[in-house]
Amino acid sequence: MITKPLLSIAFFILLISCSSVKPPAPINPVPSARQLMWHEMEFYAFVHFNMNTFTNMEWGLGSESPDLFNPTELDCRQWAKVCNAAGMKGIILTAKHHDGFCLWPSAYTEHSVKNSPWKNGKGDVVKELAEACKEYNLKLGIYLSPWDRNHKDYGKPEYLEYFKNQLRELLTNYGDIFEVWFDGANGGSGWYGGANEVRKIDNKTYYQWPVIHQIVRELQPHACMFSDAGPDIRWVGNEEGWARETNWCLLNRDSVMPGNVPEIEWLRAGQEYGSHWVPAEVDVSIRPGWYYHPYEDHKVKTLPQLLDIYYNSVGRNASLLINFPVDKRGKIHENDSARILQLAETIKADFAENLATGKNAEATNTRGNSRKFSAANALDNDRKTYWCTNDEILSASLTVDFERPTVFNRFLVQEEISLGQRVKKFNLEAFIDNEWKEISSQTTIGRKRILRFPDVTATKIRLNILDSKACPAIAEIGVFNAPKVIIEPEIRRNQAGEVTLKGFDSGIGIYYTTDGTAPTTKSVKYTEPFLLKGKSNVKAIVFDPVSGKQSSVTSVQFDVSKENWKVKGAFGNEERTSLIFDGNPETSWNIKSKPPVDIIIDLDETLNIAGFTYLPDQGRWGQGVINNYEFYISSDGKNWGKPVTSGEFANIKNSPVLQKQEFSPVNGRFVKFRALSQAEENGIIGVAEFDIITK
Ligand code: FUL
Repeated sequence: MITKPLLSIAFFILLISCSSVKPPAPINPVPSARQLMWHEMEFYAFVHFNMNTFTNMEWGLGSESPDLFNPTELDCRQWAKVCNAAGMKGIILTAKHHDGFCLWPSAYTEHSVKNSPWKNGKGDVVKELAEACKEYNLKLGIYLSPWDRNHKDYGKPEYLEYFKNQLRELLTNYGDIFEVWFDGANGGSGWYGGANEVRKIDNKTYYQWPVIHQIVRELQPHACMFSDAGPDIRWVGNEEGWARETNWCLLNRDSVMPGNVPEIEWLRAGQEYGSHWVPAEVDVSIRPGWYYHPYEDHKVKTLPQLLDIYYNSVGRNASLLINFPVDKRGKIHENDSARILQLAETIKADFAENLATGKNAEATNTRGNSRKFSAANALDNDRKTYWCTNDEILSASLTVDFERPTVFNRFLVQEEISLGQRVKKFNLEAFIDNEWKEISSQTTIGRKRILRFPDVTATKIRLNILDSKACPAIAEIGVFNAPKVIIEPEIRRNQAGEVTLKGFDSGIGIYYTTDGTAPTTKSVKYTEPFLLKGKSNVKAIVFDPVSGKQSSVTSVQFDVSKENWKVKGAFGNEERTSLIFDGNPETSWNIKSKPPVDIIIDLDETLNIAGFTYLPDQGRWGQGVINNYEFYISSDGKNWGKPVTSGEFANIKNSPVLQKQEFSPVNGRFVKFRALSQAEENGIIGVAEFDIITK
């Protein structure tokens, strides 16, 4: 029998043994306290809203009149409400972009809200946002462009004084700032107080970065500074929304300058032996542009795109900064808010239940055999405790026993980063049918690593740390069974008549019909691309057998096959011109030419033509959108007669969506689509997709 005194002695011995086992020494460089706080932000918002919103530009010139700045319903509380509902933890505002216009009534320039009609010059957007952030429990960040195309002294030492004064205003008058964003862009040319010239600066020396950094440290000691080169947070080297799978928080900071990055990979992947802790922030806009353009209302990133962005940033040891181009009213557009909430809901569902929590975990090595560093610490949902090995053990395994077959498709792992980033190589195995099978083989972990893979059913999983700079310290692991993303599938047909259906997730079924009837799970199941010539209506759904959920129907009406279509005409470079009927809206053909430009197509057979469709270039810059057109039909490709239809694609500049024109049917084998004018004065005529409608 164990007596009470014996129990107390055992407990005492355990206590001593626990406290005598020392935590591992940190491996330098390690994050600062302010960086650790920043790491917890994880997902937050950018707002690009400024003069460009009113001039429909991405980079203003600096000569814009403050009169143009006049939001009709500016509502920072709406921004904050959306961001809070989306699970974001802060908002960074473009207080001043490259065009120099200030969203706060700076005492150092006339080029600000104080000379705008908005609130009769009495408004202050930074102040309104600071208050809204407080109300919605968000932190505030500031974007202050070093490049200023408005200021007359830009390029001279005087401008630097101006820049510092502005920084001081922003860091003094608006409460706590969590991040200060210094952009590296410097295009050279600008208005510069009317000089209208190119001003080159030496970005190594001009801004006197150490002095600027000192101002931020003094006025906002908890704020992290972002730039291409930190000092606290680094740019990830692209604006597309991803970090490399191998991603170190380390950087040889002194070899990189804002606007001067010798090797872009250093930003995308960090540097294994970098001298400083400078983690990556992934900045990406929810639309193609950073600023609001009405013609991008239908180009808000899709849920699948945003999910990829989330997993390729937060899931790859980076933070995620998603931009909202606030519109001319001064609100986050309805399309953008609906989409971000859809993302937030999906993320929430993906991580709803950690299947590893509370399960039995065993490690091949535990530091000093102490409970203080046991495997269970990685499964307790407490990031302050961690599993760790003895100093000399650089590879070790942690096994979680689910006790019964368990289905999962996500694995999450976090290092105790206050001890430095350690793990260099790891893999994940699952115990399936009495055998260990590798699910994924990876390199770095860092603050958070999330792996996505098709459903696995297993009774156990094993995390193998295969190589580490020092004994691994794993704060948390998570195993999740994310629901399938059930959104309507994409249907495409290429020029050869091959139809491809695409759903987002693996493990779901796609069912389709080609006769116009409604698809059900009893319809044909899609397994691979199939040939479908001639006119037909393809309808498809996505179905998840596990949840029983079904998507809405995608329906695409295909007209005649285009297999033998040929583009004729002066510019007839077949390889590129055929992009206009390749069935892929992401590719386009364009030409720099004065209108009229004729696109003549030989349809290879005489058809009864009753209309046509035109999809303009869907890329970021909308190359060559056609405004006015004429459409001709001919039986021999020589005699065209009068156009069968002509006119204007109304509002196409603001909304470059699919255009459809119908008319009384006419027989012919050749069609001529004549571009009479462009929506944009850029001298380009372009087409993403062209099709005809036959009777
Ligand atoms: C870039 C800028 O030039 C863009 O306009 C935008 O502000 C983006 C976030 O950073 O470098």
